[in-house]
Amino acid sequence: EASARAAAASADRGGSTIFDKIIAKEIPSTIVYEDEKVLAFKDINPQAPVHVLVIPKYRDALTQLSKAEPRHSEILGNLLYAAKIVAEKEGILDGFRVVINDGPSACQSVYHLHLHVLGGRQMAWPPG
Ligand code: DGP
Repeated sequence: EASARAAAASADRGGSTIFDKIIAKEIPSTIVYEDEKVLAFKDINPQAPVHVLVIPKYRDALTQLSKAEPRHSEILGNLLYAAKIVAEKEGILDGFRVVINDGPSACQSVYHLHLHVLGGRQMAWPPG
């Protein structure tokens, strides 16, 4: 949708992001799951009844999936496993979707790698 494309086009693709402040608890979020490596919190602009973001706590990790290197494989696995824990906690194990928007054409707006975990309604395919 147009505003998501505009936000993506104007996104800062380097430096710190709003997610660093969320990790530091400098701005509030509704945390669903947290461990030493990942944080999961509710998306501020939910696209489904359940919409949770899962992020690595250490931003050095990655800005976006397309920058991944072999050293990131462990954190990538941690994020995906955390998505399953989130789905379980949110009661959507019967059907949920995990999305990574990578780059402007995919409407990435925050350059701190994150998984979207979406569910709680019938999802359509193909996605927009
Ligand atoms: P993406 O378009 O894939 O880069 O998704 C970024 C998501 O981050 C978007 O769905 C909205 C969410 N978001 C942005 N700022 C905040 C915030 O301050 N708090 C929370 N909870 N979510 C945010």
